[in-house]
Amino acid sequence: MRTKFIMSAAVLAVSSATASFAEDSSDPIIIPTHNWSSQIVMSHVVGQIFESMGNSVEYVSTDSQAVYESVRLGDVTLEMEVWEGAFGPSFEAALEKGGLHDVGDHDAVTREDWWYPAWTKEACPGLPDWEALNACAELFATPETGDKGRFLGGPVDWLKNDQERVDALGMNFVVVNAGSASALWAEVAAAERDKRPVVIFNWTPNFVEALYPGEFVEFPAYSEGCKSDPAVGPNPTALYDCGNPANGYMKKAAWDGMKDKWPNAYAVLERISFTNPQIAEMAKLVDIDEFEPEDAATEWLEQNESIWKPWIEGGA
Ligand code: TMO
Repeated sequence: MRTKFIMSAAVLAVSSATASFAEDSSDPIIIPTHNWSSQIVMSHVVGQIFESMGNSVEYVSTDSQAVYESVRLGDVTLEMEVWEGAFGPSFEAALEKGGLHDVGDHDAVTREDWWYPAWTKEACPGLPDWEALNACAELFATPETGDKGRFLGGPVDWLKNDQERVDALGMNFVVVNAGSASALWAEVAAAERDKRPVVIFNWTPNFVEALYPGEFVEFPAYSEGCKSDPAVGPNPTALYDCGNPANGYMKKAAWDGMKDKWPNAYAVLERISFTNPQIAEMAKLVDIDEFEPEDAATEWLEQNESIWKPWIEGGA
């Protein structure tokens, strides 16, 4: 309360010099968290920034696709990580219905796709080409997948179309969904011991790039419409016959009502923009350094005051 009073006084002093000013609502800003580390840490980083301004914040764990409907309806206030590959279609569908909007891109450039650790290429030298991967499918076979290769995809709420892609491109692979992000990393760690070839879902920015050199599989390049128009992509009768965008966006999204209800927090949200190394560091604090997400956020804020303080002060 005391912090809030001091902040309000400071802000009032500023407001006399600016044309219009409104107080933020004392209702909590509701921030959704999902099932990968950078998103959880970034959500807490932003929540703690809002708290430092005197706002109240609540976190809710939600499905990462259904969240766009929740933001649109104002059940949650914002979404900090809208990844183009995984969530572009859900975000754009919600945009069209109305109630949420794009609050701008992070500086980060993203990619989410099939990925292998470097040793895999020794067994399948034609990589990263997807047809070379397909010709090596039996290297990835397991009892579970018979004579087809096993692709370990992410949890089902992320990218939903890996099996459709396999079918559209006629690949000799079976998609198995991991129960959690940590199951993906466990797969790579287990394969490392005997340098077993594996292909999993991975993304950048992530902590993985600091731990395991590797590459994304090069599928037919993504182009607009590949996920909605069968004519786009090499298979004229199928959707999903392409990779995900290799230079994808990461956006911030907010409920349309946020800017009137919490105008100061909204102004800060507009200025927030994280880079690839900053986001990879957020994931690392949890996945390598084993901080709890809240503590990782506090740590990140302590180490990076010169980045975020200007967002509150209205600069940058
Ligand atoms: C949504 N994700 C970043 C895990 O691909």
